[in-house]
Amino acid sequence: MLEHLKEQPADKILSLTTAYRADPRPNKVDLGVGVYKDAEGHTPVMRAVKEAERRLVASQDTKVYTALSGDQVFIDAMVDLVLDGAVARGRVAGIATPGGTGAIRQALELIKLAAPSAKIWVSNPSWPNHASIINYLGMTRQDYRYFDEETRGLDFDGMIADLKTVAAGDVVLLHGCCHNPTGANPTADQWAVIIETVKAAGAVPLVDIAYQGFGDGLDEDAAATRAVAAAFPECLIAASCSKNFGIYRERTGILMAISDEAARTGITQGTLNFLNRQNYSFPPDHGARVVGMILTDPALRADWQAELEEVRLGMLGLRKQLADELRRLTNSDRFDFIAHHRGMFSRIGASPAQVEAMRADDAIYMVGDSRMNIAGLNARTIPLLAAAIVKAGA
Ligand code: PLP
Ligand code: TYF
Repeated sequence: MLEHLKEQPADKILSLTTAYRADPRPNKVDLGVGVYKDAEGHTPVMRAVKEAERRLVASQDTKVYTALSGDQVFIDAMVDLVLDGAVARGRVAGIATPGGTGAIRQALELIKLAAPSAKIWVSNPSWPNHASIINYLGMTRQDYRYFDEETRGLDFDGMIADLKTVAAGDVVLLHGCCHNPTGANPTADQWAVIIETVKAAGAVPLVDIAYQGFGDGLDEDAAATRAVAAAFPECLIAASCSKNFGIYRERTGILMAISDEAARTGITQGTLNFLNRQNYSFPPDHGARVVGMILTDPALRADWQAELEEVRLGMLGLRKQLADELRRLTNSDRFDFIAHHRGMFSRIGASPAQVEAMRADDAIYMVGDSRMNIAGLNARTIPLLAAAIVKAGA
């Protein structure tokens, strides 16, 4: 049997980490995988997470199975965090999932059950796992334009022109905030047009929100997701807790499925529970319980929000410093887009050869499409990166 297996394509983001670790150069800079790092390059456990874990260890008196849908405290708290009452709670079904990836996988499985021939529209570019999972499930994918290579901002006209060709019953995958890999995001006014266009097409939105709190703030980053949820009769939302709670390896996420009327929520919820059972029975619990504890305890929640805000403002500061340094070196404003992008990433628009030159000559590791993780920078490395970008001719 196993002799029939072929080599599978490696994840280009994850394999970059392996190459970085093997590089002996002391001044190397890791701008690859999307993990938050402080100025020392360390990814700390957040204070509120540590405290919730301490309390959990002290108080948890059983490890018996949780519900198929996961911990209800977590689900209710996450529905609140993401949607904040944008739709009637009775229309929202939810399951805990292994990370945001698990939520996307379950969303696609749900679509496959309900509408197997629906086409899934994905931004070009997008997080590579989107296309990979859609293809793996044998579903049909189509790209919509998203990034303007010239301005390195959103190609809004291209995006809307493509979304106008979406067929009724198709699914449009949207990044709720902090677009990965580009860092370019629609304004609130542009979101209104996107919503109107997708709605006129009769399509169903699937929102992937993996960086709430990393862009403009917790509520600001959820505003588009809330507007989408409020505007459509049906909507799917895949949310990740990996980044904003810093619990990457705990595999914590949620899939919400919003039905057009509360009377349908029972069947929708039952189907989500069924999908959890088919794939792994019960979702991971530890991270979900920690998140539930933090969000429902006012003091823990306040401390979490304060630390998340420090992280967010730190990344914004790095963006500004890098844009300023590039402005100084080039005597132009053509890299100002870095300060306008939001989230962990910016695609700077360098060619694969230029990205490779920066790796070979300057030990700077960014993804081949010229996506860099802003959190991988600090005051010492910003001038090195800016000089390398200019030297590479990007
Ligand atoms: N969606 C996007 C756009 C992402 O960048 C990520 C990666 O962090 C995820 C979803 C899912 O992440 P995880 O499965 O680690 O929660
Ligand atoms: O885009 C990133 O870097 C993060 C982390 O298979 C990640 O989303 C990367 C690849 C992957 C899972 C997570």
